[in-house]
Amino acid sequence: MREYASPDIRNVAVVGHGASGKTTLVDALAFVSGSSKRHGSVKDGTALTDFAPEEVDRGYSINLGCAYAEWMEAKINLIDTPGYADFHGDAIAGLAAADGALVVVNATSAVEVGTERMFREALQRRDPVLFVVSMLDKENASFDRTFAAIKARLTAKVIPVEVPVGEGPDFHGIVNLFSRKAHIYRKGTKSGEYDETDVPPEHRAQFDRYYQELIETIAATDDAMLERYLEGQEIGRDEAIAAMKEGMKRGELFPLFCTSAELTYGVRALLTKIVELMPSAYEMEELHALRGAEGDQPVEIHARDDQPFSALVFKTLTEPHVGDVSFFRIFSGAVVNGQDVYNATRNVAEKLGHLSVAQGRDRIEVPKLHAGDIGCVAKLKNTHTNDTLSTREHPVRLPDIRLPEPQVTFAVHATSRNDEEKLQQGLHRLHDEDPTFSMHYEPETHDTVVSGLGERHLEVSMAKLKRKFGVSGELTRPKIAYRETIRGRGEGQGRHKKQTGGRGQFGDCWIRMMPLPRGEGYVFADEIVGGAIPSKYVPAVDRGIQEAAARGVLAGHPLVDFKVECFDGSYHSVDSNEMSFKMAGILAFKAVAPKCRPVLLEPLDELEVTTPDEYLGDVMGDVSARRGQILGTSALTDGRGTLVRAVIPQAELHLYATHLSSMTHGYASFTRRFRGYEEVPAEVAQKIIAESAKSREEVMAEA
Ligand SMILES: Nc1nc2c(ncn2[C@@H]2O[C@H](COP(=O)(O)OP(=O)(O)OP(=O)(O)O)[C@@H](O)[C@H]2O)c(=O)[nH]1
Ligand SMILES: [Mg+2]
Repeated sequence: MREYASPDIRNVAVVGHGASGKTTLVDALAFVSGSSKRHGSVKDGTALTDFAPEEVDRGYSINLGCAYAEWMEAKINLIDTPGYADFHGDAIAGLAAADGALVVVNATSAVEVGTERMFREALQRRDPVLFVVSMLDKENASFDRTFAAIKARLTAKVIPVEVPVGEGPDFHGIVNLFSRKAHIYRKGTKSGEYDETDVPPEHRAQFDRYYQELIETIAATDDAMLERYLEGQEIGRDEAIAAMKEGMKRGELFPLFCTSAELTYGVRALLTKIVELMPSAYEMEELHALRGAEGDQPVEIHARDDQPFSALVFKTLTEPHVGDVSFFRIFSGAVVNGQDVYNATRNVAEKLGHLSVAQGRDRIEVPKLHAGDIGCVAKLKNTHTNDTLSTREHPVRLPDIRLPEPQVTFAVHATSRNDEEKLQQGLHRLHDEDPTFSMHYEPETHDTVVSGLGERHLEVSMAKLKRKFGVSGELTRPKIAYRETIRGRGEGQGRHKKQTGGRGQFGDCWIRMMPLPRGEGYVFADEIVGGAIPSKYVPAVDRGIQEAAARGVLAGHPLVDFKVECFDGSYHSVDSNEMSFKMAGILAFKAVAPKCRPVLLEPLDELEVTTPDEYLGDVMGDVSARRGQILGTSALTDGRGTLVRAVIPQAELHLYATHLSSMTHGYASFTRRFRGYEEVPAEVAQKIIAESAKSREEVMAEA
């Protein structure tokens, strides 16, 4: 492959709703350009960027995938991203590595929740966006309906640059409004060959209407041009394209293109327009990074070869026999094969051996990459997603990719008991590869807990675990970390006496127990007077109480938020020892705690749910059905719905993400954080206590 300097590089993320045709489009772009030798297909499991076995099995993208198309003296780096919300992390990472976005919109289903989400992500990043209407060959495809939906739901600034000739099974050509010519595709073409003709007469009226709109919209972005247009002067093609590119950069224009990627229709024209309309890497807006290993001085990063090297690792793929493959976007400086670099994020030296660019699963070694390009290397020692690679002399840290927060949590255990350690290692590796997948140990419930963006995400993660690390993990509902407390006061004695042959055991204490406010934990007060218990034994009483409290009195959960006063007792000069007083403490707790009106506590989370107003009633009703309490609602400032704040017991929140999504067709989102413990309502508590008694009986029976 030839070398490409920054002005000849385009970095484009292909984003959109699930199954909108992104992967098929990326395959077609790379194939039609001649850069990829084979026209792959998602259905056959041969698509260029869907090569992981989990993707081939399921027929949808899970990982972002990199490919390229060399076209018109330029190299277009294409980043195919997954459309399903469960893999949204990689779509965000793909956008972070690119300079512009292709938002793919299915001509049969038009704007969907994922389209909206990704379009807004791109807008937030101030990326130029080019819309692609896909699958125009499919039954029921409609260009006008799709265009209208984009206009109504995404942006009024969308403007068609092409219109289709025929639709659905009759789709066979595209009218280009700039060239005022039609491309009529040759039946059975493998790589989008066409005959150029004048606009077919039956499309003349439609052409005139859209042409008028296109030129007026472009002219409106430039006062001088508008004036000339109003004076009746012709606006030339090159001039119009240059103005459109500027308008796109400012977010004032969003051109729309037509394709059927499966038939390779519209793909050549799209390649040309990507080169003409998308900003080159050289035009990248400066980035604000932090300089130095401590990262305390701000520094501007420009896509120039003469700046020190800096690159962001935006994706890591773990393969058992290959090791990690790290994909990086160079933001400044050039880099050569074998170069030593420095990971300032982790303070480690790395070597870029076998510097490559990816064409789907293939990696093509290159001698050098320039500022703004995207590359990959295998086997870095200690570099992960979101790390910055730079140089020892000029260490920098680029801004992090802000990945989505976990939404769904499960407990996990190895299907085979001997595999627990392997499981832990595998889970860690999965997290290294995919930061939106995380794990931790929950000491109160003894669960290993995994979190991710959705059920599908965790299910796929388990499939990866099995394939890559040879261990099967089973997902179960995580246990709830209930606690217990007391609501009343009580006092009583714990007396431990044992006489066995020689030396005996003797400890005796009197305690008072009383509740403390929520969150105060446990307080022990030594109120012994006159040496009724020698002071060296009092701490043993304390320990005994703590040990017993950890096992609770109602359902085996730790008892918290109480105070114990140890106010009396007795001892034996020969038989007393620490052990005996600890036993006395345990007995005292067991005698007194049940008398203090013990109750069950449960953890609650505070949720912030954002929902379009049409679902507000359902969302609020669902909160109540989950024993939740609404704290307040407020209208979103952008007029796109309402924010609901609510407190809901964790026990009622398992798979909330899935339910919320299906209730609102994916349009609502939420964040949650731990709020605190509150008493479980009596009727719910009875059930939990009964279940706990039953499971303890089962354990006893097994033993
Ligand atoms: N008829 C027709 N089908 C298409 C076209 N493009 C894609 N498809 C089919 O639509 C389905 C989804 O296509 P993909 O390319 O996997 O869509 P995607 O957007 O990558 O999907 P995710 O990776 O799940 O987000 C596949 O079965 C494709 O074969 C097209 O131009 N015409
Ligand atoms: Mg895909």
